[in-house]
Amino acid sequence: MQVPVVIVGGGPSGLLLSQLLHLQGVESVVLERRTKAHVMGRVRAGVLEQGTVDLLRAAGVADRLEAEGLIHEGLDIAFAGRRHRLDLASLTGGRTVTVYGQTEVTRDLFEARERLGGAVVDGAKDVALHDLDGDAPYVTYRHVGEEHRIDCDFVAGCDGFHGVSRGSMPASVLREFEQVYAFGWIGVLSRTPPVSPELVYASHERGFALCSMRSPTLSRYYLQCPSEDVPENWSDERFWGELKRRLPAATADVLVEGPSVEKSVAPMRSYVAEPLRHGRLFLVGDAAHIVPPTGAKGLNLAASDVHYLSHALVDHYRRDDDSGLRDYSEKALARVWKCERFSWWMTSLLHRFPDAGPFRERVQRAELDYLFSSRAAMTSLAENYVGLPY
Ligand code: RFL
Ligand code: PHB
Repeated sequence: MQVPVVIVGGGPSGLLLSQLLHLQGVESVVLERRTKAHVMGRVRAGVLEQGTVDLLRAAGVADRLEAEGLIHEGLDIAFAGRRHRLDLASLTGGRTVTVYGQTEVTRDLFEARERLGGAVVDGAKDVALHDLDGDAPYVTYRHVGEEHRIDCDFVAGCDGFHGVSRGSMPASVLREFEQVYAFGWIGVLSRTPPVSPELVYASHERGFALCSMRSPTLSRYYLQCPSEDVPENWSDERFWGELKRRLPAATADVLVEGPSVEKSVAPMRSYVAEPLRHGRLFLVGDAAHIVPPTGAKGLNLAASDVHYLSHALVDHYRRDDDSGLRDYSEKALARVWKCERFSWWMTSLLHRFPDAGPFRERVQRAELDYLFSSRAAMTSLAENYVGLPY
């Protein structure tokens, strides 16, 4: 089999890339290790930047997002027993974010790929990349017990942090930058109305808490917990009790509790691999970089990578112009590092660090006080949160 582009990984990056390429007449095959049901069952991101929404619209998959997504013009940060609102729209000249779950984005993309006859192979085992630094790369995999080989021009590594693509780059080429945090987030999804119409990020001496949502009847809450913690340690009762202790009393009083329908622990790390290209392999999304979820940037960064790479590939095939492919790594990394900085900063601002002494805690408190006393500081947070330009 011969196809212009093989896309490894059928998460949001891989599916969006294949959809955008298809609309421009460039064909691809997506190889996904897991089943489609597994990919759609993963509860992850919830906040989309305007740029991500625009890209999904360009991909023709934004109808349900536009009907059901919740547009948020602001968010709250709670500390020292009070909530403070950050008016994202007025601080950024009218820009907003959209609350719409990654599970829904993935479902919309899967459906669009199916509608247009896109080749998405799920359950593709032992994917291996070959001859990436030559002119004729190929990819092998096993599917329902049979061995397959696809010859291609380019490989897009969209296979997340634990995929095969990044590891297919020679160690002499790859540089890695990493910071692992001593805590994670325990997340709960519950069929209850959100405690507040906008997100509440809470900094508390017992640890960080976040009140988010998926819809007016579906809430998503997170608590900072030790990184080695497991959901089994968190009965619903313990979770709700701890959440209420970390929120201002007036917010805790109106929290509606209910049974959890999903509960999981996410570790926290900041990670960047450089460069994003080796020969005919391009890394995209979580395969190349991880941010802690505090700034809501992971999925949005995957989308901006896809934006750059889809344009570069279309220019290669349609205009015989390779400048986009040549510049992809540098261009994408410039935006990646700004989002890494923001996510690291939001994480540092709002979490309890087990090794921080009293000095650091006072500085953290001063930074929060300063934030809400300075329009410049609020603007800086707001323009990063709604999304830096592509
Ligand atoms: P994904 O989603 O990990 O998809 C990669 C796909 O590749 C497949 N795969 C392979 N396929 C074939 N062969 C192999 N060897 C393979 N190895 C892996 C996997 O099965 C999978 O289907 O990466 P992608 O597409 O780059 O998308 C990235 C996003 O999923 C991620 O950045 C976000 O979820 C991060 N994130 C958030 N991002 C936001 O923008 N806003 C948020 O509000 C937000 N909240 C979050 C988050 C991530 C979280 N967790 C669980 C890490 C909240 C949480 C709790
Ligand atoms: C979510 O709703 O899952 C969510 C929202 C904001 C974040 C992280 C996760 O910063």
